[in-house]
Amino acid sequence: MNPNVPQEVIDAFTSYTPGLPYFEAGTTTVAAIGDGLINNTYKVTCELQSNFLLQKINTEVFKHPEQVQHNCTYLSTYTEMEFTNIRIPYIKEFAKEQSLYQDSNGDYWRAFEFIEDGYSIPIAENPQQARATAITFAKFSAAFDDMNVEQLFETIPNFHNLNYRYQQFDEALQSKLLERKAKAQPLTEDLINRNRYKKLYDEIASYAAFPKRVVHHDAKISNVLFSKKTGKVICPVDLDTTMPGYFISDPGDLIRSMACSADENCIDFENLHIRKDYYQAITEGYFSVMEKSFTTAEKKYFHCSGLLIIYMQALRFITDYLKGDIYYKTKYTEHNFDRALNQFTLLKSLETFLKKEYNFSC
Ligand code: GN1
Ligand code: MG
Repeated sequence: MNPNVPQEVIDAFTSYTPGLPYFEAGTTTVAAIGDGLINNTYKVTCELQSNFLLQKINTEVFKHPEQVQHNCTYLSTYTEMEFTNIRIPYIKEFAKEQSLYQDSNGDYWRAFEFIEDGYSIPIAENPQQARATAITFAKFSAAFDDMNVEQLFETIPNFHNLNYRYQQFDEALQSKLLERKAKAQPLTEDLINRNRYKKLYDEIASYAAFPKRVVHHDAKISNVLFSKKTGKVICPVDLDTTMPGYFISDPGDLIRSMACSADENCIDFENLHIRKDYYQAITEGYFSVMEKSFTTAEKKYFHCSGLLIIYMQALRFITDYLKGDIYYKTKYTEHNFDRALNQFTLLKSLETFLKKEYNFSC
């Protein structure tokens, strides 16, 4: 038994199957899986029942776990009722219409079907995979085009609000951690010099030509399940941050996480750059699905998405560094600083790339 998962949680989720009489789970084993920076995820293997995926919700990040669960349930019901042609993982209940379990320590847990045929790819290995991932997240958003986005809670208020992230960054500049402040200074200067991206975000947020959409907000290849049998996409996963948002968020994160030559933990800054074939595969794939949904203004500003999201992620990492690593899990002291520098390097590469390939800047 994994010591981090109380037995009562396993008991709860194995004690009920909707519409079926109770039957024993038999021996259960728990193994930690995944590499998310936020929640803890486990595979629960059951001798006599279906295996399932169990997650402890990080309530430091998600202050209202019931809102997270409301959103997941709402989206799941909508996909079933409205014949949206997309699949999302089936939510496991522990009692009739109850899927959010609070244990006696006060921790919140929820479970999903374990998709045995599914596997996730940590890093895109070729542009085809990047395209398939982009299409998945675009179909996901498009499936909810007719849904009233106000039905969803903002599970993390201001999550991709660049104005708010900039404000947090601005406050963190007053950090009392003087050594960190000194080390970060040249980078923070560079980020301040690019505050035009914050102003652009403010414009986007103030015009009706940029409507709120159902946005996943963590669009990356490791949040897509591929089939071991066919190699094709099964579904997107990790819907905790799915909430109303702007058109920039998902394509921006896809570019950030897949068009880069190395991920956000890479410190070989010299060789970090935007890869043309991946950038094209992502943007063409995403656009091909969302073109019919996008407004004229969204189409015109589509190439801003990567710039705004990478800029925001650089701000988030450096803010966390200046605050003493209170948000992101880190593996060494300067980890958040290096991640911020990585993102800033990527931002500069994307600026040069867009100018050269598309004569685009913003
Ligand atoms: C967090 O835990 P993970 O990797 O799914 C973060 C994202 C960041 C990402 C950076 C809720 O996601 O916004 O882009 O780290 N999620 C939250 O690696 O803050
Ligand atoms: Mg995530």
